[in-house]
Amino acid sequence: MNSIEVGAVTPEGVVEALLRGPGAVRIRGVFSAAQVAQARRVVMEHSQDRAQTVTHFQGQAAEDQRLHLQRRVWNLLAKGDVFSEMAEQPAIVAAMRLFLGDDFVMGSIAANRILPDGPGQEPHIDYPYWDFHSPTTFPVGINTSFPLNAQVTIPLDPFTAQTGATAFVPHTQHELRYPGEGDAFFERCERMEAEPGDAIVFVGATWHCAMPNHSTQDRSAVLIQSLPKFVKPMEDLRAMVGEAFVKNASPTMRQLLGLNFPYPQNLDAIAVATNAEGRKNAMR
Ligand SMILES: O=C(O)CCC(=O)C(=O)O
Repeated sequence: MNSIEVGAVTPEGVVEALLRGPGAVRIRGVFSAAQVAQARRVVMEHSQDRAQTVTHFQGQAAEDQRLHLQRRVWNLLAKGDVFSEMAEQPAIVAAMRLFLGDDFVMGSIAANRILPDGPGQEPHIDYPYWDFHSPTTFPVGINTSFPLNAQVTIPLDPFTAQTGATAFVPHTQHELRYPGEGDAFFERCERMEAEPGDAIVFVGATWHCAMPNHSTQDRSAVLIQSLPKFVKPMEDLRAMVGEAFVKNASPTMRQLLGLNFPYPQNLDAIAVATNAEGRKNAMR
């Protein structure tokens, strides 16, 4: 997989890798050892005895009664400031603004922990395409001519072939198809090998999945989902973080929470009626 050192990252370089490159790029050394340790401590604490949070693409593990060997920690913004630092990392935010638009929003910030001997996932594509195995539920003619998702994976443990580094099939970001039996995913895939504190940015339409952890150590990562302003977020982050968080939020965090895009609204109950949209004199 292509790598860029964090000091050399440009929005154009990231977007080039996502659009015309393999669909994924690894940025080296984005977060400090202290940030990784803090994030990891919180993730471990919140998943020590909680095998019961909702998960995805683990149908086989559910059938095999092995769901307890993988754990999710949701709503990370409310669980530590380090996760806001990760979400607001300037080089990544700048790249996401170019890729998804200046008002892009965060759809989810969660951790995926796979315990030793824990299961991998079914190959898939990400929200809002994640149920594209039922394509008739999407608009006619939908395609990937413009992006509806980007993902950032921040490993908190070494991501190696042994620990279960995410697998992906390069250049599949253009297909918009949920991978299936005939796609030879496991024969064609590469791995997102990375160090703790690196950040892997990829297009959610790229076929990918977490892989089984064949090591004796945990494998955790923070997963950040970015979406254009008009896609309904996956986690209800605005409601989950609470009023105090919103009051203290930076302009970037307010954007990530979708506060720059005030719809849906009850337009029948706006106290001060104004001209809310349009090129001229628009006052939301
Ligand atoms: O944890 C990973 O390696 C990937 C997770 C993922 O693709 C997902 O949950 O959608």
